[in-house]
Amino acid sequence: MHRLFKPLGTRGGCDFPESFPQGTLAGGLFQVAVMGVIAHSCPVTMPSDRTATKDESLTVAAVARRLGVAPATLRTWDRRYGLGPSGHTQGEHRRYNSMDLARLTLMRKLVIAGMSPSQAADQALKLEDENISKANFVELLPQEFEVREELVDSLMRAAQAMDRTFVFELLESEIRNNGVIKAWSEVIVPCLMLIGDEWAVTGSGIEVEHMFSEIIKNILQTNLKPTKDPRNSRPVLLACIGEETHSLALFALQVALSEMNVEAHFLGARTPLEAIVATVKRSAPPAIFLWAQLERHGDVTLLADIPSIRPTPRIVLGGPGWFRDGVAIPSSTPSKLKVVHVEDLPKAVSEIMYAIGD
Ligand code: B12
Repeated sequence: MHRLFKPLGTRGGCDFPESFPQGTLAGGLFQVAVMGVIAHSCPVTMPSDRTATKDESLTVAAVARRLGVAPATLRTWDRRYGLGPSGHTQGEHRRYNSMDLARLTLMRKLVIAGMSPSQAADQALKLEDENISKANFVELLPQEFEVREELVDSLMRAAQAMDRTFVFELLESEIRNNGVIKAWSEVIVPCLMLIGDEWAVTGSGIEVEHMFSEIIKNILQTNLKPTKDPRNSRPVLLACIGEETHSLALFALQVALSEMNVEAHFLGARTPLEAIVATVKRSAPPAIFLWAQLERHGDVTLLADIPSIRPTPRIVLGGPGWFRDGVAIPSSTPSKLKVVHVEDLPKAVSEIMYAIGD
């Protein structure tokens, strides 16, 4: 069966292959344009649970557990690249000290990011400072990593390896440097589509989907800017219609709007129609954004139940669930609400800005 992800060595044990294929995404699924760079100015911290205390002395098994690699991989890295234990001997076995662990942590992250093991080992061996939290490993990444496609590729590898921390760090750095709209459209959406396709084709990887979704939700929520003197006097309403549980796009929209100082009532996943109706009556939102991912939730006839109020709110529909063959989205509802359908995050933002009169 055609796999959409590149294999990442043995899953679970994470026994990395000697060289990772560099460059394009498998199957040429995405032609993510060569645009934007990961700005290299912000330090990315290493996870504290992966660093050793100063006087720590670890067995090969303990280091393997901490890094999520097989002990055999550590032995190979020792033999081939000299990244072995330099600590004192206990019985017959030498132990890894904190500096060894710091180097190996860097080695692993660079390999996951797509660097060849020998290049990664060169960089890891140069690591002098025992304080691993100061190591800006993103700076050490190869030039090609500046291409968006490479970032998507790296995120996929990290996600497949269930390296939560690395996925988190890459996405955080991306959002910090390029903002939510660019990060969402150019990096996160391609990743989500790859993850979804992997599940559709192989029926596996649901744990990756869940982990990735939780990280995105978490990062987006952290990036939510508190609105001070918002542009809109009445908050816009954002909701996933009915039983719709796919809510990530709604989170992205909420953050994008907060960056524009637009206040929103965020009702989130699975918002029943009654809750939408009640919010419309209570706060008269200038725009109502409704997300439907799955077709079974994007039922345009529901819109007729949204009460007619003054001033008339603009209904903005987003998500593939609203499209289906042969069904046209009406431009107004029986209650005369104006309806528009938007295809991407920037358009959703601009329709909402228009509705609030900006
Ligand atoms: C993350 C995810 C989940 C998470 C959701 C977590 C969360 N809190 O949101 C979890 C794991 C819970 C989940 C569950 C399920 N999922 Co799911 N999921 C996804 C995944 C990977 C991303 C969803 C997403 O956020 N999409 C948003 C963007 C990335 O995708 P898009 O809408 O297609 O984007 C297009 C446009 O909408 C637009 N766009 C992009 N961003 C934005 C933003 C705005 C504001 C606008 C207006 C437009 C826009 O640009 C894109 C290109 O045209 C998709 C894969 C996919 N391709 O979407 C599957 C996917 C939607 N899931 C699918 C399925 C089948 C399910 C499950 C039924 C089974 C399963 N996989 O476990 C359950 C259903 C749960 C339920 N009770 O309803 C299918 C749906 C197939 C279908 N059409 O019916 C998909 C497509 C996977 C697949 N390839 O088969 N899922």
